[in-house]
Amino acid sequence: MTIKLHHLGYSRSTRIIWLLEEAGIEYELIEHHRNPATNRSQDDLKAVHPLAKAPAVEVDGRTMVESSAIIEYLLETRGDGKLSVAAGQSDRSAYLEWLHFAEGTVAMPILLKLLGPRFGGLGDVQQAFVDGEVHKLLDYINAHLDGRQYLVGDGLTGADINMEYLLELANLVGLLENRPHAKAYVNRLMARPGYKKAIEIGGPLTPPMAK
Ligand SMILES: N[C@@H](CCC(=O)N[C@@H](CS)C(=O)NCC(=O)O)C(=O)O
Repeated sequence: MTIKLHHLGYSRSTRIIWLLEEAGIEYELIEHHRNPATNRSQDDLKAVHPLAKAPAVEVDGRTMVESSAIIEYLLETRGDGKLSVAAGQSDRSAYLEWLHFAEGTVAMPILLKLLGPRFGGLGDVQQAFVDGEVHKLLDYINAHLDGRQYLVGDGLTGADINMEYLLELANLVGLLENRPHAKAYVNRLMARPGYKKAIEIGGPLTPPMAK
């Protein structure tokens, strides 16, 4: 059965459009829109999954959320070996680590950094946690990308697709200015035909006001 991808405008679900386009996996796209006043998802996405989060994917008889898990599952079941590193291969542990590092560790501080100003600042948390984490994480990613085209191995994987969203946001607010390897990496990923197609289909990652 065809996969149904629930896509919310300006969101992480663009990752899954990109993944499916790069992997050549057939899917049906169902579009959802944010509430313009709150910027949150609405009842139509809540009807799909109680968390009302995007991406949500209807696949193999259940509705799945969490980008990293979705990426891993879709590639494992339908990827034909593309965009991932199979169990038993030498880069497997690095692949899983980078795939899960994006949402497991990088996302929260980056999103707090971006959302803080919209809600009147984060108070003591900004200095005590967020700023230090953001700089440490971005420095780590930048250093890893020195001399590499992709996070793992010689080609694009699901780990890059998961990470790109967060680095694109970081870049928008100038956080990659002194991190040339991370900046070049994001620009390289954004130049890919598969990424461009995903943006054409799903719209840009952020609304113009966030720039
Ligand atoms: N860790 C989850 C995060 C999902 C998430 O927070 N998605 C956001 C869009 S980027 C969302 O659905 N926001 C709408 C809302 O929570 O109301 C993932 O990677 O899929």
